[in-house]
Amino acid sequence: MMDLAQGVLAHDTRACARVLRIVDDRLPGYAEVLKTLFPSTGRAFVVGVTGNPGAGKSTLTDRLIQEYRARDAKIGVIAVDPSSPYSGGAILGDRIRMQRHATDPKVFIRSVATRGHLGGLSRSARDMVRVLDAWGADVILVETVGVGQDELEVTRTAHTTLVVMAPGMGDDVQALKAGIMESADVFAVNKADRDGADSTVRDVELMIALGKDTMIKMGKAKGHVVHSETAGLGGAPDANEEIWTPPIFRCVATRGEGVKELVLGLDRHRAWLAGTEAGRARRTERLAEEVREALREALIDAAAHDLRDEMRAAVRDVAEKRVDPYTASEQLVARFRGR
Ligand SMILES: Nc1nc2c(ncn2[C@@H]2O[C@H](COP(=O)(O)OP(=O)(O)OP(=O)(O)O)[C@@H](O)[C@H]2O)c(=O)[nH]1
Ligand SMILES: [Mg+2]
Repeated sequence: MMDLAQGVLAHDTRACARVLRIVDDRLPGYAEVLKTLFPSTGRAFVVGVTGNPGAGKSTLTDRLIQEYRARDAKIGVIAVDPSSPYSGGAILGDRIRMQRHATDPKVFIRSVATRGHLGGLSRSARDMVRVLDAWGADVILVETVGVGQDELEVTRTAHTTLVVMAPGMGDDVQALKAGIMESADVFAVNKADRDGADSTVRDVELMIALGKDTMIKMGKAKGHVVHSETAGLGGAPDANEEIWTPPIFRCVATRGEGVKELVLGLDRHRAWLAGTEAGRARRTERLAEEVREALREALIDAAAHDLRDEMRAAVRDVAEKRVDPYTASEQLVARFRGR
């Protein structure tokens, strides 16, 4: 197992493929591998590509790969849950659309369909991003359909979230979950060769303006929600220039139009993340989220292990109305603390 981890660190592609499988399936030893890889991660720029089913995410991802390859970057791609009911099992479609890169040794494409997995989709995606990062990817693209809570969380594993819209798909803006809209850093209005692209751009502009207004009123611009754990690390911004306003790019992914500009937009957001207080605060907040998530999981595992009998008894007591679930959980926490 550790040989495999060393293989990934030596940028070996076959080792990377095997480790990804081990991590995705949570096979024994996966956590040790991730621990070994962690110190060699943090270099890659992670872009989440999300949006409505059929908006052109995969076609655009294929073009992004091409553009980044022209810069000689090494690319990792994770297509999350492409067999979701929303996309109608487009796993084959995704493969075909990125097929021409499949033989490029500097491109690694992996599809994951881990719905229902312990720890959830976002954790799987995050772990896989780490593996690709350790393998030496400069850019990692994570494609996910922008529908549903799990997908929303996946976008939070990326540095930059690219939301892909397309005209003629009904009320795009309304159809997308509000949360996905809020997490958008860059917009691509794809299928700009079709009628209605202008009105989609206007819709997005309006929404950005409204969103920005609300954020200013609430005193928390994007990325400025400062939790107590990170308060001292990032710091709240005091100037509005620190607010990132998502740019909108028109693209025709099928012809590669607008993709160069789009990549420059992604570059700018990357620079904003690294170069502003607000950007750095957001990165720190994302890491804090990850630690909280891991802690929650570890605590529940530990408690479930140590307090197995007590938990069973608590369930029985609640069922028989001897105690309410709130008191029961407080008592379990007290017990766990006492150990
Ligand atoms: N006219 C036009 N069609 C496009 C464009 N980009 C993509 N398409 C087409 O739109 C369809 C869906 O493209 P995909 O890239 O599979 O979209 P997706 O968002 O990845 O779809 P799911 O993963 O299933 O949600 C395909 O038939 C593409 O050829 C574009 O810029 N213009
Ligand atoms: Mg797709």
